[in-house]
Amino acid sequence: MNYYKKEIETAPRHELEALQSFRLAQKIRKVYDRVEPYRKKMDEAGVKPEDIRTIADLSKLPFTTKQDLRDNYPYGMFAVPMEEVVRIHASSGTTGKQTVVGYTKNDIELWAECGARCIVGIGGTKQDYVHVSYGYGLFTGGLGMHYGAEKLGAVTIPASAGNSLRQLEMFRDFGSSILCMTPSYAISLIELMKENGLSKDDFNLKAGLFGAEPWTDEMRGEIEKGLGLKAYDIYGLSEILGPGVSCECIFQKGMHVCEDHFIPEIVDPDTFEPLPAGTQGELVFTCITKEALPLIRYRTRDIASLDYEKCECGRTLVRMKKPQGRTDDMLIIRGVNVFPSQIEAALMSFDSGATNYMIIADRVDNKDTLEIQIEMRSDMFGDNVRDVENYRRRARELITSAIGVGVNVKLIEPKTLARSEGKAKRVIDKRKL
Ligand code: DLL
Repeated sequence: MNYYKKEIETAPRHELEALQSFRLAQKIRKVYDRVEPYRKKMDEAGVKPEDIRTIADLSKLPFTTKQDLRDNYPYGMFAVPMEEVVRIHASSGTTGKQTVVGYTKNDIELWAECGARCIVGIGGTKQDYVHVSYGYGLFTGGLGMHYGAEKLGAVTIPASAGNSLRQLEMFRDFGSSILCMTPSYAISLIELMKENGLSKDDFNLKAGLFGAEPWTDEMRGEIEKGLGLKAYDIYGLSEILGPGVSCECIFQKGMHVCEDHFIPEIVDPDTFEPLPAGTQGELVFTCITKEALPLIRYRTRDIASLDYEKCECGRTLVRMKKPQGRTDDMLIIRGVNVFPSQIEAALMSFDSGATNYMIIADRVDNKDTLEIQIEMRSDMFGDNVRDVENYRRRARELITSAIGVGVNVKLIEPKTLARSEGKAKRVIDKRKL
């Protein structure tokens, strides 16, 4: 069995927990001294840094949410001066504002190490050709896996997403052996292979790290068969790190969390009380090594559970189950995080009367689709039938540019959408994830 940092990945639990406790206490002291919003939160909760000595004290600490990051946009939660920040990334927010995250040199180094661990955990070595087709840019996927692959010493291919035929050409010509991309992109590449008469035998692929969105075992089967590789799940979120917070090993029975950097907890999404191992609830992370943005008890909104049993691979690092859904209304469409409020804001920006609409997410041939149905009103159009088409096109363009993912807009007859008596139901997710 190969490990990247065996002494950590297979450490006896009590040693790992001692390390976590030590790092936690140190981090809380720093955060209290350096991050005003945390000082305020802890003072309000009546917790002092000296109250946090071991991981058993974790539950005394207040939570952090995306709202905190938004309230302190862009850099207000950073724990180091900007001179020490060497990189920022960003992810979409529930309103127009993005959530900005920052990294010091050491943060980039530890991120790269987490990425390298993931690649080694699925059987990768420095002999591999790691083809990174997650998007490069503010999204953490591309650069995150890129640095991980380089850290390992593998040949890193910074393909980024898009230009799909070229991707296939590169698989073949460059000898790509490990793929990093969203599972939905993998599915669309398989379709393109079929259309172009290519088969898995044209490539030399052996494994892939697929994540950034929920995917089913059925999709795993399709990807493995279509590309001729073993498909592994990788998890992460910008606020904590990006890809590499956790990742499957070759046994594919849950994702090992890099627990020497991030302490996971599962809490009840209603009462926020910690839940015992094995119980499903909201996943919460505390960063104990990061310097620029060490979030404390960050509520991910992902529903998962934790398994502390030692894995067949020999790793003692806890495994998290594939996220089973979210506690908020965020949808992930073809790897892009989409909040219904972004769609509403785009729609209202040109038609403030368009209050009866429905967002329908579906998965057709393993590909996500998003349709916005808008009820027509008489005041929307003049006599010209072309007005209807113009309206539709405008809505589609504005929404697509607001959320960064293509949508289909359908104008429907007045009064077809069900009227609700309470909170309007605006989203139907037909995907079975
Ligand atoms: O998606 C980071 C990432 C990039 C992970 C590449 C893996 C690979 P965000 O854009 O901030 O970051 O989105 C984070 O995506 O809270 C989950 O809801 C979802 N997510 C990420 N990985 C998985 C996965 C990146 N393997 C949000 N399965 C998270 C299910 C996932 N959902």
